[in-house]
Amino acid sequence: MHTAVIAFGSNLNHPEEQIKQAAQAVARLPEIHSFTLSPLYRTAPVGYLEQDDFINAVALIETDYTASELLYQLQNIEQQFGRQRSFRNAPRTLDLDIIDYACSRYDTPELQLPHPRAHERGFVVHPLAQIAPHYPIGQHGTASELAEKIGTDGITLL
Ligand code: PH2
Ligand code: MG
Ligand code: MG
Repeated sequence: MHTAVIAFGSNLNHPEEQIKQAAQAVARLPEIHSFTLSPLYRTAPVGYLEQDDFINAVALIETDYTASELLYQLQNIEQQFGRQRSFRNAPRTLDLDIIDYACSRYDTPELQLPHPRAHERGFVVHPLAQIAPHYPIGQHGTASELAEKIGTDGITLL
């Protein structure tokens, strides 16, 4: 059994509902045995700015999936939720990103772990700090250290 962190994001078609429904879909996957969802946050868009605010959350899980099996399952759920891939950082009904898997490093074209940008994203580290403050993001520090460093600009607890 392995611990992993998954980030949830949505800014299209009733984002709050998308995240709640997606959390249920992930929690119900057969090889996910424990699932803890953070509070939901409203966050200003990062990267491509001409789009609506996001709803973000993270989940801490225990799973018997390998990292690549987990990625496959999450991409399948993104598809079920009508995810369209247009351009990088485009608005989306649902984005499910693996942030960390068993504190392991992965470097394949499909999956880099820990997520290469997670440590600088308030919309990931703030929710994670609420449920697992001591969780490390690679060598960058723990969720609560990173949350404090980044600050709460553009990040509101729902
Ligand atoms: N996801 C991105 C790019 N920018 N900004 C916010 N606030 N929330 C996101 O989930 C997000 C983003 C790429 O996946
Ligand atoms: Mg993403
Ligand atoms: Mg993604």
